[in-house]
Amino acid sequence: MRLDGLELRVVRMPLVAPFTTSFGTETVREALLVHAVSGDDEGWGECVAMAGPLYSSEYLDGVIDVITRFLGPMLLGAATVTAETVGALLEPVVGHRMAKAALEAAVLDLQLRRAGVSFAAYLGATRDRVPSGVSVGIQPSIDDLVEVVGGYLDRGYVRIKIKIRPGWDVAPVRALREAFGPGIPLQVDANSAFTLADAAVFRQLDEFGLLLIEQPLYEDDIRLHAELARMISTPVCLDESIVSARAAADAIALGAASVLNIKAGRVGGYLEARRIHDLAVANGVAVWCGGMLETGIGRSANAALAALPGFTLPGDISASDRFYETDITPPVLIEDGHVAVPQGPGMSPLPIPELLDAVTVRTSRSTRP
Ligand code: NPG
Repeated sequence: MRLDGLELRVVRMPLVAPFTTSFGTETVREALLVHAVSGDDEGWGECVAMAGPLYSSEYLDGVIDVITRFLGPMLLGAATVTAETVGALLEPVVGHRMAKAALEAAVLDLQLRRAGVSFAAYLGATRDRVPSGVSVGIQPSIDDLVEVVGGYLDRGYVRIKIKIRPGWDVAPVRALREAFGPGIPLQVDANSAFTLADAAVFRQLDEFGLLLIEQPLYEDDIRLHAELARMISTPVCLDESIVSARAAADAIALGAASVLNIKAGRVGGYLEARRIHDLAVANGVAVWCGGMLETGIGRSANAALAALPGFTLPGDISASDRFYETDITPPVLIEDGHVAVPQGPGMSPLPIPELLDAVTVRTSRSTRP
């Protein structure tokens, strides 16, 4: 296809409750949506970058800048573009994977809509629904945590992940085991908040039968994650560290992770995400699909990705109402602990224009030169 135009839309959506991680508290999600146009066809891609560079070095205004000045013109100036060639066309720009992923998704969505093919069919997904896990932020108190987790279990979520940080680590896990028993699938996510000097904390966590410990150490501490993995029995899962299939191959080879969190945005796109899935399957490493507080656009695409056969652990694919009172697409729903894999053409249902307009705070457009 020839791309005719790219529109960048910033949406601002209040969260139903504050979401606290080891790196900060979010009360509103500001997200960038990329709208690609070719002839009469359109496609949407959601960028996972947050407003500030706290989870990753990429952040919303930085993404807008790099797309506007560099990545957008490279795609708009190309004679032909397909989703499968976006990665190669944008390769000269170093890094900026979240920006590239959003562009690739917009092109892929357009391509699939034009062909009348669902993302699940394109990927070769093998399931029509995926188990729904929920990520629970750091709470003001242990009692609050137990109450919030109880609410999610009542709603049917099949796996609980809690955020931890130094000082909010063993006690909350113990409290959840005491309240809900050893049977609930439970895992923790440190978002890089610890060092190897905290190994004793992780040894204590070993007694609680967690599914995994996610990203305990710094993003670039692959070697130290391998050391930690040798010291504890709970499986170590990497998130932030896995920025590409190459990084995944290194982490697996070094024994730094026996489980991988796959987020398409973090690794530069859904096609790289599938390569990581394939690599993990070939190496007997389990994967699950991470979440970044996506709107229905990214959330639906994640559900299709998570329906690939190697995604053997429940992902952070919750219902829209876990974060948003009103989504911009028809809401993603949880039913019997699962989320349906979208079967319509493209990567997600189209946003509903009135709902999208109501939350749009900024728009910019660029067209083919
Ligand atoms: O369900 O969408 C969700 C959120 C899952 O906890 C979640 N995401 O580190 O994985 C993470 C975390 C995150 C959220 C990271 C926001 C960055 C920003």
